[in-house]
Amino acid sequence: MDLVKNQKNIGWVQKCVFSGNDRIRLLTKLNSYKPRVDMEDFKGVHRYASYSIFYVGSESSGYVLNVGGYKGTAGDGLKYHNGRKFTTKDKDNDIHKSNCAVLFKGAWWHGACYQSHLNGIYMNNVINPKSMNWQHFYNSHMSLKKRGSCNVIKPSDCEDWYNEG
Ligand SMILES: [Ca+2]
Repeated sequence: MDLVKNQKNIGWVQKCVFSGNDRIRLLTKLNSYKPRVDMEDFKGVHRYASYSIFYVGSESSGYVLNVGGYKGTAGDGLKYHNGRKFTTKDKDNDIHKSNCAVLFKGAWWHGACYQSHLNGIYMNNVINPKSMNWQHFYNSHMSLKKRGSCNVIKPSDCEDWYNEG
């Protein structure tokens, strides 16, 4: 499967969604998978976005994203992507006339194309749509310095951490 072959290039998704995809879907059925994305810009500003609903569909669905229940400080960068299929450079599932993963150098649940782009390229403090960015953070394509801490969370185990911030 192309998505698996490309895992090295799809960092966040690799860790959070496509590592043991079937297992993740099982967890989400039980409503126990709640990702939190922590981000930092080049000025040292930290913001986060967490979701109480996060479900990725099957391979045959195009790994369609179901997401909701946003909470956080970074803005709801996944709302636009709710209901979108996953596009990789080899698999164009987006509604753009071109392939968004090719255009912007990152696989994602692209529409035409994105409001968040956590699989974009790491760039040093620039405004560039190919960069790893979360548009609501600055209302622009300003590159992020860090993103991470997205985990498969069992709320019973991680509630303190989850509610932090
Ligand atoms: Ca397309």
